[in-house]
Amino acid sequence: MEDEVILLDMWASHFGMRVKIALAEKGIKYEHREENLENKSPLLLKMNPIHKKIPVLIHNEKPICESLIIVQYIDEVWRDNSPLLPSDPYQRAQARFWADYIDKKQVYPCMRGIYSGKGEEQEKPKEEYQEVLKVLEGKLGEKPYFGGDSFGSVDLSFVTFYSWFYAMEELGNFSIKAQCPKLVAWAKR
Ligand code: GS8
Repeated sequence: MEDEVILLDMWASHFGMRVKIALAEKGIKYEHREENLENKSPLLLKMNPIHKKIPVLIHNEKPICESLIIVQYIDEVWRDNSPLLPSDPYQRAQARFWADYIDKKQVYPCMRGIYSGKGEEQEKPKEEYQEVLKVLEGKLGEKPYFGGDSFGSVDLSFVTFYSWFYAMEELGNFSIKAQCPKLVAWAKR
């Protein structure tokens, strides 16, 4: 029986993009269902009753929620094509740590603070956002990708935020390229 894969998503979501990249890397066919977050579908409320958020992957009628958990699930279920997490347990733990760092450090709320905050209110998220970028620049170092030579789960977890670099620079009046040239080169790669 062919797998039925449905993604509940909203086009602009950085978290939904993680799942779309994982599915694309693995070459998995799926049905994309766009959600209106102002008027969530009964299916979304049924499939993610706890958080009521997208993305939700529905695999053969079973829901998986939370983007990082979905990416790990995809990697485990379709393990034969393009691995996203390393197979070595220690390296795997490291990859999970860094993906978790991106979310724990509240990259997305910081970005929201930069675009919606005024004057003083903008300062704290701006500082925190730049600090995270510098830590990631250090972690990347001279490697082409976070995990080494090939694209993997940490790249996937952060690259979706790249589309907002320009807006952050303009609104926050700082240069990401000047502070984190390796990170910008990585994102383009
Ligand atoms: C975050 C998902 C999320 O914030 C993940 O999947 O990684 N930790 C989760 N989803 C937002 C849309 S993206 O901005 C969402 O569904 N919001 C609807 C709501 O809060 O009601």
